[in-house]
Amino acid sequence: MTDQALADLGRRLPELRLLTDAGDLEHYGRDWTRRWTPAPLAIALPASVEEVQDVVRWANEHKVAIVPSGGRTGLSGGAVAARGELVLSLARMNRVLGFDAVDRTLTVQPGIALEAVHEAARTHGLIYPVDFAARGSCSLGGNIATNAGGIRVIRYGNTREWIAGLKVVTGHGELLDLNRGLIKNSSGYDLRQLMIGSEGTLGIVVEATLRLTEPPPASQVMLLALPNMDALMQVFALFREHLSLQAFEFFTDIALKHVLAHGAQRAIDGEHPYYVVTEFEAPDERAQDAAMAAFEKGVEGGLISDGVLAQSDAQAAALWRLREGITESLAPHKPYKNDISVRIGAVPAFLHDIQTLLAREYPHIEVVWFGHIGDGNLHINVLKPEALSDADFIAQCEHVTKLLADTLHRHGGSISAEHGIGLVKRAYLESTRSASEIALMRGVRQVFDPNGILNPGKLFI
Ligand code: 2HG
Ligand code: ZN
Repeated sequence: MTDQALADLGRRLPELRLLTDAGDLEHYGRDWTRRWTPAPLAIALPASVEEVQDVVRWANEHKVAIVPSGGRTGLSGGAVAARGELVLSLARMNRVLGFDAVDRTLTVQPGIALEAVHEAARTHGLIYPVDFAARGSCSLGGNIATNAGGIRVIRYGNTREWIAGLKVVTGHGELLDLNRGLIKNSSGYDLRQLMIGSEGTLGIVVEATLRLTEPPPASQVMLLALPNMDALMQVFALFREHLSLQAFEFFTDIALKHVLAHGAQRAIDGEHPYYVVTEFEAPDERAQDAAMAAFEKGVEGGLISDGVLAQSDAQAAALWRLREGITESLAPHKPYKNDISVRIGAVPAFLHDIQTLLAREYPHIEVVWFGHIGDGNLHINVLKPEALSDADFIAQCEHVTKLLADTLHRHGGSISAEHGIGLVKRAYLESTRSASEIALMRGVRQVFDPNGILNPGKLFI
């Protein structure tokens, strides 16, 4: 049956690149979650919008599920193909299509890497400000599918803020041209925004028009050591009051231990439980003095134990590496990941509640905390002890995630801040979205993809 379907696809689209080798199925069938065994039917690598539409029409006729696929750096299983799906990889559609100097927009294909977008923007003297550690390998289509956040959200917001237009192929195979770069458009539902963060369940992004902006003024990077958890948000308030923050990220001593073991350079001596990497605009002496004054105030108030101000670009990069290298340094420990958020104002009380919860539930397991605390977004990575089987470890983490979800519910937070729901978090969607919301989401999905061929099983059970 599926062989026939595949043969039909080959006949209908003789130019379409189709891969079926075991190595390719394995490579394209998984993302960074590594929890599921890849088992796609085949990999299709279209080179044009029309090919994408034809593949979707074929999938409808043969009732074959499609997993849209970008850089597969996702951490929620959104791009996993483990049930005989056709992986539709946008890797070949990776070009810059145009730049508009008046509108300050860059139009790109979805398979382009985030870093390539940064470079293209720079050649025009502008920036695309969404940024995070996977920049070299993630794709813009994937960023849009998850409404990716990252390290500059505090200053620039999420991906959602930077999408001026989208071309999308729906589950019917129709091509939609959404918003067309308009700044003002009050003509009904904004379907573009509906697509952003829909994790490939409503449509396949085939082109995106991105807003660019001016580069920020010169900045400085500082690493701070903090004596306790309460100091975190107090230092944030202090720095935000006096400085124009580009980033405010935190990690714990356990995170530091792993990133140092992975080759990063220690920048502050001694033992400290919490660290912050912050970047702020410092174009002139006045701003630099303000930074030093804020730092000193923090030290005098007992909120800051030590600090380093980067003296060169290389040192700034080394400080950033302490934060950005964490995910990679934890990967060998098969981490179970929570990516959660609450309002900034709710962070202190929430941190206290989950500190108690995690200490109680994981007494003998290493738990690594880090993330975008200035946005209320916390990454919790629970490391698998070698003695525990994968299945027992995941079962234990899922039990704790239910408790965590209850805590999030009480604090009005979200079970996924920026990685998406995918397969990993779909059992907890209802903890932070109401039954009415989920029913409406299912209804929307039905309209865009009536045969349920676009990324089924992701987002909803
Ligand atoms: C980050 O902030 C990424 O570095 C990855 O969102 C977080 O590995 C993680 O849990
Ligand atoms: Zn993050």
